[in-house]
Amino acid sequence: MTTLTSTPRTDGFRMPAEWEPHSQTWMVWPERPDNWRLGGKPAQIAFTAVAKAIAEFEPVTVCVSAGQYENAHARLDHNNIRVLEMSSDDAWVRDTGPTFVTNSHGEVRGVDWAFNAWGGLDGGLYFPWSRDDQVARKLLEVEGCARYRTEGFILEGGSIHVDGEGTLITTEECLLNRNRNPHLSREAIEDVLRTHLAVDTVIWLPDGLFNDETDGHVDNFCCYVRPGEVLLAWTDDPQNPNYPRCQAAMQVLEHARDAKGRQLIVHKMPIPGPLHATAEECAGVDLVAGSQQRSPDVRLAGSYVNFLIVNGGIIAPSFDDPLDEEARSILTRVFPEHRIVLVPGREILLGGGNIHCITQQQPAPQRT
Ligand code: KQY
Repeated sequence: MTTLTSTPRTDGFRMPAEWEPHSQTWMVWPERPDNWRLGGKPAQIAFTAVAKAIAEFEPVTVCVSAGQYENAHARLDHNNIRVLEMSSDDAWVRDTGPTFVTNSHGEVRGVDWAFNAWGGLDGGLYFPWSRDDQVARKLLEVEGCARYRTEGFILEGGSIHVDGEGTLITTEECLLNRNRNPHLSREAIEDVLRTHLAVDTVIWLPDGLFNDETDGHVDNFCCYVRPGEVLLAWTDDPQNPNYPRCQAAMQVLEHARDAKGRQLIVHKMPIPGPLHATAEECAGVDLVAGSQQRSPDVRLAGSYVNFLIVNGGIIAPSFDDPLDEEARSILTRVFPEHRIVLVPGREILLGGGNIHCITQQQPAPQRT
């Protein structure tokens, strides 16, 4: 595998939007007992349901440790799912995998961002994270894709969304957090995004969802549904701790212009809950110093925005919540050409994220 010293932009590559055609989606099998309750068994059932839902639309590769290979292979029995042995520290391939970039000659490459487990020793979620930091490189090696490595520049894929037409959306809470790239100014961070993803405009929301342990990843709060249109997690309840966050995001989005000069249309998606882990669910998570502790008192950062767009479909979480059907109908309205599939998301949420966080799309080669 080649590691390049140029940048995607200078080489004619850009990050496509998630709705552009995929060749496959990547996942990583959960087993970490200080993150997933009961040694990851309920999460494995949830991940299997997500993988099988995606596999109805496009191929899926699930990376799994040697110790879990047999189990994962047996559970993921589907003709569109490939199981691949790979070590990792946890199962968040949105953040540990590469961000794929494409050019107009049908080539696909990957950006391998440096990874520090969402904050390193300053609020990060576990230590060490060295095997997670190798996931992107290994995955690109398997696919024979050239790699751009941003040594010293920390970024997770869940902290960005693009429209494929030159605009990126992110949050200050995450990208300007002192536990990511404190040596860089906002302008210098924008510059890395411009050169590596070929975007021209960066829209900065102040915060992500309340209590999101990633420090406010945008993929749990706001996403593009097509160029010029975003879907924003929303509450009208001033008592909801998300209320000021939603208001602040709306202020930014209403005044933003994207790279094409468009004003954005903002669709609202209600926030489920309040959702909390039960005492029993928390008790099932191993206690390890330096890893995220679980408590029933903490409001979970559940969000219907944390879905994956696949070829012809939307794979979105449900929470056994009265708002599940409203979420489905909003997704049906904003994605009229896609089949909407809801998959239970609670077990993934208990681990700190949801469907978008545990998946990474690989774009199909494009010839234009
Ligand atoms: O949501 C994500 N993108 C990652 C969440 C990591 C949670 C680890 N406990």
